[in-house]
Amino acid sequence: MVDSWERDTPKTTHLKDYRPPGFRVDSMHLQFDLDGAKTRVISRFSVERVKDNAKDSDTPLVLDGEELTLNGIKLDGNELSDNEFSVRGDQLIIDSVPNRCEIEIENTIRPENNTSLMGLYLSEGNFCTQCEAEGFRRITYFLDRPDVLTIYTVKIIADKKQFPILLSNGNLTSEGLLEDGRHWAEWHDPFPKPTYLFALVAGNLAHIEDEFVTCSGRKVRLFIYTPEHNIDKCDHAMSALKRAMKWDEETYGREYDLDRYMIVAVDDFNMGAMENKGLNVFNSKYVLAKPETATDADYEAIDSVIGHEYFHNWSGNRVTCRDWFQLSLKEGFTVFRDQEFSADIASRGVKRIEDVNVLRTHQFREDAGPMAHPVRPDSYLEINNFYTLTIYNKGAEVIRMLHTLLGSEGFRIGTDLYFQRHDGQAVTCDDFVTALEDANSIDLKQFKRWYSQAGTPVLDIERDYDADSKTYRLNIEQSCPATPGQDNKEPFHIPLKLSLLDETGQPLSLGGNNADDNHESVLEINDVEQQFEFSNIKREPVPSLLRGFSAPVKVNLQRSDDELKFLMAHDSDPFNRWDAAQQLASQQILDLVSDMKNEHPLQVDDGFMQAFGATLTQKFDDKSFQADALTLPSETLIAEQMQVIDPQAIHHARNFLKRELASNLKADFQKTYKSMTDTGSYQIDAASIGGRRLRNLCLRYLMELDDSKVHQLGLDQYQQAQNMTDKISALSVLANSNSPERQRVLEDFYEYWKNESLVVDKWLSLQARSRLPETLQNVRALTKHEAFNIKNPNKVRSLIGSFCLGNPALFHAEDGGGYELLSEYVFAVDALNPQVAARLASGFNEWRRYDASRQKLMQKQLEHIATQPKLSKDVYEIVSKTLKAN
Ligand code: B3K
Ligand code: ZN
Repeated sequence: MVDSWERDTPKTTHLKDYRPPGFRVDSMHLQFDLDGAKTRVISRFSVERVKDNAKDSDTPLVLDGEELTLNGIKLDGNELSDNEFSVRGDQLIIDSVPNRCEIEIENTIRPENNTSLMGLYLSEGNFCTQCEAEGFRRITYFLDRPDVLTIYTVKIIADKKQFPILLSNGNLTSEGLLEDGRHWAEWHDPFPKPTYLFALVAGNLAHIEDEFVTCSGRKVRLFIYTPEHNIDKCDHAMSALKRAMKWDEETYGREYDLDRYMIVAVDDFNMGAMENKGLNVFNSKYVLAKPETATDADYEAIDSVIGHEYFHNWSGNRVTCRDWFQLSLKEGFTVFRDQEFSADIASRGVKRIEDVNVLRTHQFREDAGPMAHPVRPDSYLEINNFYTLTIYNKGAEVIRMLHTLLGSEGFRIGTDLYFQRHDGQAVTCDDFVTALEDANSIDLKQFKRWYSQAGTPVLDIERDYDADSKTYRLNIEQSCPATPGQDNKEPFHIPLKLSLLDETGQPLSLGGNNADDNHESVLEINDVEQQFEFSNIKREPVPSLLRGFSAPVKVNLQRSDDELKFLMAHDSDPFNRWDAAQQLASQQILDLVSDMKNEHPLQVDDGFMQAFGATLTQKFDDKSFQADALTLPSETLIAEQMQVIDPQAIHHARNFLKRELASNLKADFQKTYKSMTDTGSYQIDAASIGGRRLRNLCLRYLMELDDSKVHQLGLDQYQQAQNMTDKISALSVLANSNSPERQRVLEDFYEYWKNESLVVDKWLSLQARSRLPETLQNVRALTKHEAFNIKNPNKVRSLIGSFCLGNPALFHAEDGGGYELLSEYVFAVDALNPQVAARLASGFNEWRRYDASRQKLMQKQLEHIATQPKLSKDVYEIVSKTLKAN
């Protein structure tokens, strides 16, 4: 059973209603007697009334608790009678509490029935927990809010044979045996922490162990736990962890603080991973890898998620959030930290392209849709719906802009002050900015609008060159579209990085004092309209604007195709070179879409073909960059540029362009493909990854020709591949093709890998993403396959999520069949796991952007979901806000 929301009592939580806690809790003793059907939890904690915060001295003690069976409460050792406390909804209220006392509560829970995967639950027979944001209240009654920090001591009791490993946060202090085959372990975490960082794991787990010596010479024991059959896939995660620990010492001066750091990989997990103090719990997708089972992208994702959770030890755990409106304080900052960690170990330019691509494809959509919210939201119905791209990725861009404005050194002295000033505290986004202001003696008042205003700002730029006075001018106007609840926006403070390029692509000197370092400048935009002037410019330059994507904005500047081709070939900023290629390709696809609508014959522009061919045949040192430059913008990104989205027209136009490129440049694709053939052993350095990316990109283009020769090429690669990157690339293109071998190869793959859950996820996903017209039918058939399990979030995301959120042309089929599938699964999953269901429901977010008949079909499904008698508050919030949007 999961929580369902009573539709006549929706409760919105507002930032303006925040009040500091009325009680402090210094220490907490928890005891768990683990049993799948009935786990007994005893908690003992001392509370102290915070005089300044409580209005009067008899404020009741209000504790949060959901789906708990209460056995008894003691106050200073005395059992409370029924009239001394009450349970109202999800709260336990003790009316009369002295200023200082000890509370003891005993309750039971039923982890084996917990399908929401919040609180204490079972994954493959092992106990684990997930408490962020509000899962602790599903374990026991407590002050489940991030600004109550407590020191925990945790005793775990369980059957020794079934659960030989017993883990919690901090350090192991003692353990022992009991009669009847049970054993116990006691853990103590010396660092005060909020409930959301509590963790417990118990089960039959194998582990690998390593060691890290910190900068001050302390030895830290590192452990990765997983069920025995996965223990051969943990080495990369361990190496990523050690690299992350070193990086944080070198880059931010942050040292690890406990004697051990433990990671547990589980198959059933709602998101990527969780940064519980000293005991991270991970979705196994972000831990397990070996060349035969994991792709290059998986290896890179492991680096970034391991880094992310580790970096939270300071940005999140040592300094935490005062309330959930401040979520980006830890998430935006930590994403920025993990992005930079990844950029430092791989190709910086390629990493930036990847990150911006995610932001522009998905966050810009969110910012323009019914769920648009500021980086620091003002209100929410269900906090789990606010773990969004805006909080995480736009939040990271906000931190990146601060880094740009202050420079690396200024930023570092700012973060040093922040960590020092707020260590052990629960603080706000304002506190973070204030630390940067104080350390650098600057005023960031206007900048803070990035935290409070939603929507993607737009810069309209005009340029003018006066040859007589050798003056170049840029006129910049900023605006920001209205978003729900925010009709008018105040101007943002926007750092716009730019260079002016001469006819060979060299950046011109922009004046100023430092002659060596004056070829790039950061314009600070803070008015609605502003002019910038550059003097002594001998010939009209080509502006290279928003270099490195220095702000999360859209730029409008009229450019000719020739100018874009020039930037694509010459700009010294790799991001802008790539972006120019993307703009050209987008325009080409949009032109084809309009030709299609006007029933004009389709033709690819010669100039585009040439520019693309030049990128294909040129020698690049960075093959990943080359692969990016040759990748067309996604259908989703093209859709964002259309008034009324026509998913099928976009799909056909984009595929037409790919086919034309493939047939015109066939020999070059074949040559590049062959030259990248790698016979050596699998390496995961940037150069090897780049080689494989380029080669598989060539395979994808060639397979557009869909003839027997290229089918054979795909089959050969499938059969010969020694690693999952090459194998799955071949399988994906075959799954998209009309090759007579398609079905046989898919079956062969499943037979071979059916015991590797993460590989099966890939198999489900690539079938759900197939462009073949029968894909919806196949997806429906796969929901009945033994490989699918509606209770496992990875499986639901791989099959239903991939089709509904990752296959726009077929999901939006005119007959509404895709919409029916989604609404069916939103509802079915909601009864088990509201968080996963709410993510699926976001597939309807943009319904207003489609033609009238699709709008009608989607509206029907949204209304159908909304009228279901039992709906979680997670799904209710998404569906009701989406229906309200105009
Ligand atoms: N902090 C967790 C996310 C928790 C999500 C709760 N619905 C993982 C992370 O961002 O590191
Ligand atoms: Zn995080």
